[in-house]
Amino acid sequence: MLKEKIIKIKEDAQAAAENAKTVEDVLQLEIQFLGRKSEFVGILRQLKDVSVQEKKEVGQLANSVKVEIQNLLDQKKKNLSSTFDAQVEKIDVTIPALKMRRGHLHPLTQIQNEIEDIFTSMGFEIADGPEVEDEFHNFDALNMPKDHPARDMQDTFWLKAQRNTDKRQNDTYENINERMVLRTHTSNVQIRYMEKHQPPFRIIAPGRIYRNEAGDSTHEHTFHQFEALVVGDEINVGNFKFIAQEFFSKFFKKEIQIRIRPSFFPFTEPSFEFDISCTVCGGKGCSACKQAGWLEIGGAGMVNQNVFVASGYPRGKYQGFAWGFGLERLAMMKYKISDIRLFHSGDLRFIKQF
Ligand code: FA5
Repeated sequence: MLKEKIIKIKEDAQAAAENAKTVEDVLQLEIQFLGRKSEFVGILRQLKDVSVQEKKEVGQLANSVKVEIQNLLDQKKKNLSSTFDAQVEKIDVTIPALKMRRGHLHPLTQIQNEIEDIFTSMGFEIADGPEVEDEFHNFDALNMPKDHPARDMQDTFWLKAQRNTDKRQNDTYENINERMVLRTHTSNVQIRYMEKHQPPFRIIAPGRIYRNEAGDSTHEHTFHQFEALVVGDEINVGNFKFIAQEFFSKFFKKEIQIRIRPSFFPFTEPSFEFDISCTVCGGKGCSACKQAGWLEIGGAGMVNQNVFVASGYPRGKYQGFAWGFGLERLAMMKYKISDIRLFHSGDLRFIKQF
């Protein structure tokens, strides 16, 4: 009687194992057929009530059936888990990849990198200077005495902090208690570089600058400039024109002409404003250049000898040219952007276009 029940349990377990689809199904069968509350264990408990002979025979059968069912279920588990692994491993290379959302550099950084590449390819070095600057490097050394009206040309953010430093004044060093500013132009890098280096050299200095002025579509209080400084024994305006023409032609990827007009900066003598031929019409006149054929770019000039002296060079020994122009204004020309405030607006709809 017990023997038949055991055989029936074995057959049921075999059929159930056959139908199991997952490893979880097999684990359930283990509980069902061999677990503490299973019919099989119930039969083993009944052995104590049967004769010795039957106990021996049923006991042996029960043991072998238990091993058989356990082996069967173990094998089934193994098969199912290897099929499972194979399913996971299977990669369909024809399915299109998920589109990754990638960030990119800000348009101004892109423009700056592009400008740096062009200048380094022409043998220029890239120089840097502090944004929190002392009065000497931002103004005095650039030939702007304290009471000079030229300081009014650049609306300044003054800081409360002061710095006590030794500075060169009229060919000797003096101890000066200086006021600090947020630099109003990248021209401070001219002085910082010349204090530590001897000519000949050619550098560019891109950087952020600050002016205390109300913004409009072409003016920001925080923007970027791009200084160039080339100094040697015989640098002249012709060198300036050539370098400027080369740079703008490479930057706008078309032949660009340069025009210079007289102007005034305390740190250059002579000084000039420079224009480039219109990047849209090439000089014929269009709405982008207001029919002038020319676009205003920035200020430039031959380095004033007072600036060389303030930087530690002997008067009259060297000649050089310098220029400074707005990076945002250049980016606006290149990408036809009508409002400078978009650059720092944080508006992703604008940024994503680049
Ligand atoms: C200067 O800052 C001089 N340091 C440039 C220079 C360097 C002249 C070396 C000679 C030799 P200016 O204030 O004109 O000059 O500014 C230069 C350029 O900065 C301008 O032509 C313009 O492109 C840009 N710029 C000036 N003000 C603003 C502003 N508020 N917002 C955006 N761009 C500006």
